[in-house]
Amino acid sequence: MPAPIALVPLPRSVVWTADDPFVIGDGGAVLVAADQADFGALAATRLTEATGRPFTVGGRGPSVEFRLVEGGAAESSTVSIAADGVLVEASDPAGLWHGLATLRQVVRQAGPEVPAGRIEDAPRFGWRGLSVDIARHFFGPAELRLVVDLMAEHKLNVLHLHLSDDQGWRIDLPGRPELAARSGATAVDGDPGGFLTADDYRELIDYAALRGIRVVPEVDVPGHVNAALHAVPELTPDGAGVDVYTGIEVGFSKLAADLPATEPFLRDVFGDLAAMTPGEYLHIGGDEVHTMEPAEYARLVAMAAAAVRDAGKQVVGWQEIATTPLEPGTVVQFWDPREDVTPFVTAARAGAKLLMSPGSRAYLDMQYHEGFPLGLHWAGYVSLRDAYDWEPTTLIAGLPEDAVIGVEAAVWTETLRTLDELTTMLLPRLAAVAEVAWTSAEARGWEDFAARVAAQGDDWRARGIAFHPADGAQW
Ligand code: TNX
Repeated sequence: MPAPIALVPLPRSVVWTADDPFVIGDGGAVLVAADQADFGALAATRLTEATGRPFTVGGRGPSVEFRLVEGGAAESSTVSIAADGVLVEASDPAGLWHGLATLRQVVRQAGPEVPAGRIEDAPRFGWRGLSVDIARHFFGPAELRLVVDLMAEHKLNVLHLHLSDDQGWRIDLPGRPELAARSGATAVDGDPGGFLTADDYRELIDYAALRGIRVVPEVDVPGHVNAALHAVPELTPDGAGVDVYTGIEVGFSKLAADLPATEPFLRDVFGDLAAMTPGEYLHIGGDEVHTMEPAEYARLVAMAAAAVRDAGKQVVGWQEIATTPLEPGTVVQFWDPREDVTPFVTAARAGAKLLMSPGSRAYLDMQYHEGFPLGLHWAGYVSLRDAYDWEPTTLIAGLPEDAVIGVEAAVWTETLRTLDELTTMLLPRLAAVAEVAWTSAEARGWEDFAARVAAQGDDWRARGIAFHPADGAQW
């Protein structure tokens, strides 16, 4: 018996049966193992919000049990719904979250009588990200928590934070307090800035981790560094520093490989970030250094990468770093489809991994269509269908099999000032990119997605989350 429930991203297997439904009635009980107490509390909160009925950990009433089991694939989950209870089984804590995310979508749509069935799921790619630029305009902890919620609801697992750029420096580092102190307050167009304190950052990491998401912080070097040069004058050749910059041009600012202050700056910044970040990766940027000779660029990328590796982390960088020698395991983030792809193929053959963020598909700051009031269009207009209808492994011909480790959407904030503006650009396209990252190529189809995504719109509307009723779906 098909139930009218539309899940995004599409799971591996969804079977609804004619058995008696799970009836929520006056609420229910969340059951978890003792060492999953934080997750249990979160699950109870989310189920309460989603159903409008009280769910409590270990409480009374029909039960929703979350259980870790041996042997499944990473991040996999099975949600079994029956009259006498719901059982969510997962192979790891992230899988528990994904099972809850599935169940949340089911109960939002089903109401108090949840149809019996079984949903088995596991992701296609292990890296399913969203890059958020909090440098051009600052988005603080409360706003980032909503972004994390939206990511988690779509089973994304990497929050990439673009923490520095020409217009502002957004994280307070203990070894370099002058960066946030002198360059934290500025933003594009003279708008108010801000920065994350070390506590804000740690709390955000914990908030995300409970939802199956790890944070990859980016400090962009050797270009996009005007805010750093403003805060640390020793990084400029004449030692005089630079003025604040609040425009939106790119490519003009740069570090200098020969200055004595440069390498200590890189070591301090990436050392602090490594100490503050539990995840495996730090992002060194590397994009759009339009006024530097290739040899100096390569020296600076190598310096930044060495600082990251010496601090015990793996390196991620924008695609331009593929023109320099890279250590195996380095993650190269593809973004500009206008460029020659030969260096990526060469880098991948030498052991680099590719993360796919093609501007024409995954850049959610691109306008939906001509004349859209927010966003840019250097990579074209990105309709909902454009964000959905692409295949990450065939974008770059000649890559070795398994070189593509995942998919990441990106939202740059030159034109985005408010949370409503940010979510309007994210939704519904984030759901589209999430399905590209999660669901197998064979199982995906635009018409089917367009029919399913509208149900998410009902959820966003009910929660007061701004989104764009994009062409292609019936909102
Ligand atoms: C390109 S993507 C950039 C950013 C801009 C973005 C705007 C990348 C690595 N660099 O600096 O914000 O375009 O879409």
